Amino acid sequence: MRNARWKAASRAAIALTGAGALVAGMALFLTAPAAAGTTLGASAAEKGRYFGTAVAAYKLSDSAYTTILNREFNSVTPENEMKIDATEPQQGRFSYSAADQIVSHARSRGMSVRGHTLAWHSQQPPWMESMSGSALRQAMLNHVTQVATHFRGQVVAWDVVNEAFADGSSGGRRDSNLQRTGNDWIEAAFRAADAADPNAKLCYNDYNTDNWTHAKTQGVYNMVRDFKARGVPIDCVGFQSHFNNESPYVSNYRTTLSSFAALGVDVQITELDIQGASAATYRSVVEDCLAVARCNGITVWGIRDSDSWRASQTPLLFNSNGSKKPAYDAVLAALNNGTTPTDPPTDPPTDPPTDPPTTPPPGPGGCTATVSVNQWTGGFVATVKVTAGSSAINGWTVTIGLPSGATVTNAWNANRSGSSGTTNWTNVAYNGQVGAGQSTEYGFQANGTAGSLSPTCSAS
Ligand code: 9MR
Repeated sequence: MRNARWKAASRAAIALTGAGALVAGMALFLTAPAAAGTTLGASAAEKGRYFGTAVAAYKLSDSAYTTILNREFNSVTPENEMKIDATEPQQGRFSYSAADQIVSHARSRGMSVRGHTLAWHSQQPPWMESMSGSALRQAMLNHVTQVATHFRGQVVAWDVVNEAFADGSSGGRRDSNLQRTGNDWIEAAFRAADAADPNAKLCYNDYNTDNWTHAKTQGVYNMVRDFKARGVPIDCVGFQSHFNNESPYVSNYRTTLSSFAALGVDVQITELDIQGASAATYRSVVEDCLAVARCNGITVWGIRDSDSWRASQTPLLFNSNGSKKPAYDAVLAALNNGTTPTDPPTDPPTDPPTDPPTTPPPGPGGCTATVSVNQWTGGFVATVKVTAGSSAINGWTVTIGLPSGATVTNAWNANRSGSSGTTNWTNVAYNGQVGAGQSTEYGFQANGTAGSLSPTCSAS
């Protein structure tokens, strides 16, 4: 039941943007072989994803702003209008007009809405800031219940809790008045949101959780794993992804996204901006999301540089005058799967062959492999999950027969032999050892149609 709304929203986005894409595609068909999308939203929808932006209600009267918004995006996140100070400025008095304005603008144009945010240590109204203990816990739960109920059926996903983990090396929770009500405040918020809107996807959202090696990332990961194990209703994790010189994009970002996804949650990039708007970095971020089947959408934190909370860093996809920046072209090309002729996708360097394992011989358990496919017209990404049997394994080989016409163009987290027909995949240095019953994932991108793939796995 928790999944129905999200999938319906994705389908709606595809249908709504499909008409525009079809017209554009027909025009392109006369001159170019690739029927690629021509806007961020349409191209993302072709990949079963959304492409969104933060929106400020007061800018909806700016036609230069809404022209880009309405043309390019199929998801919106209110930048400030759903926060606690905006929606409950006085205790028990709720105010939804600015948020409703954004929701109505979005939904009347077929865009989905991400709700941001129900429980947060920041942007609390003064009455809440000064509260503590059980009174605060009760007020927080009431806020979650009231706001999630008001937007029930209109918001596909909620950032239920925002930024609850500490920066630095502790990997623990951030101190706040909410945290001091008891460590279970986060799960209590999720349960309240679930009761109020059982169909919305419920996300935990944070920043500086992009680098897989960071303690904060691991802290959030452990919380999500624990929530899933105990049945706390969490559906998704938002990675804000505010990249800058102090907190740059790192190549293990894809590992972060796929590792969280492997816990059984969707992952979303929720507040993307990149200091200087490097086209290559934007492209990498999009490619990383497309490589992870459960990465189902990207939201940039504003439209034009002048709309950014960090305007001086010029971190967005449009200039202040509304024109497309090189980063825009890079994102569109990445969404359209590298159809930019000057910058084709390249194979990542493959790791050197590993020495035969000197560790104990394989146990009797062997391994199994399953594959999930994200197919679009003319290509697909396959995510392969390798699971050890009843004994730990030291290495694995997966064999996948590809249908005729399917050709691998790109792969990660595995060594490959063969790019069409029978393909063989072996572990790289860091993912060969898999504990009994544990799993690891690798992936590849290919041209053509996947059909139904039947991987086989053998362990060493
Ligand atoms: O972009 C938002 C800015 O307009 C507000 O002044 C600021 C106040 O906290 O919040 C900004 O949005 C933040 C988001 O809600 C949570 N992640 C960090 C974002 C940038 O600060």
